[in-house]
Amino acid sequence: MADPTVMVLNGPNLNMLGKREPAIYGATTLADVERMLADAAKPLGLAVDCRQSNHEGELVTWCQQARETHAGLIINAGAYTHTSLALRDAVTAAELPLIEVHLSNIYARESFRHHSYLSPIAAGVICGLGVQGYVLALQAMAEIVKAHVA
Ligand code: CA2
Repeated sequence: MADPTVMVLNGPNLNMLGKREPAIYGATTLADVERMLADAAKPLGLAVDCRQSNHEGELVTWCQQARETHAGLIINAGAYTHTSLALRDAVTAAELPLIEVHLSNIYARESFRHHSYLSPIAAGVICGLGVQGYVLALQAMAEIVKAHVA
C-alpha cells in the first residue's frame, strides 16, 4: 500500500524564503524546505505533497481537495493566518489533522501577529524554530496518522 500523504501548504510570500529578509526568515529556500520534507517523510512512512500559493482561494480549494486524498495538513498560512476565516472553514471541513507552522515566533512580534484563526482547530502549533519547524511538524504528524489508522 502507498504511504499516506501529508499536504504541506505555504501561503503568501513564502515563495520568497531564502531570497529576502534572512534576518527574520532565514537563508533556506522553499525548494530546500520541500526537499528536506521529502527526505524526512520516507523513514516516517509518509509522502509529502508540498504546495505554495499567494492566493487565498487556491489554498482553500487545496484544503477542500485534501479531504479525499490526504492524511493530514501542515500549514504555514503566512499572513492569512491572522485574517482568513475562509481558510479556517476549509480546514475544518477537510476533517484532517492540522499542524500549524510559523518560521518566526509570532508572539515575539507585532501584536497583530498574535492571533491565529487556525490555532484553535490545530492539533499543534510550532513557531519560532525556523525551517526545522516543518520537519518537527512532519514527525508529529507521523504519530498522529499512525494513531488514526491503528
Ligand atoms: O513566521 C512565519 O512563518 C509567518 O507565517 C510568516 C508570514 C507572516 O505574515 C506571519 O505573521 C508569520 C510572512 C511570510 C513572508 O515570507 C517571506 C519570506 C522571506 C522573505 C520575505 C517574506
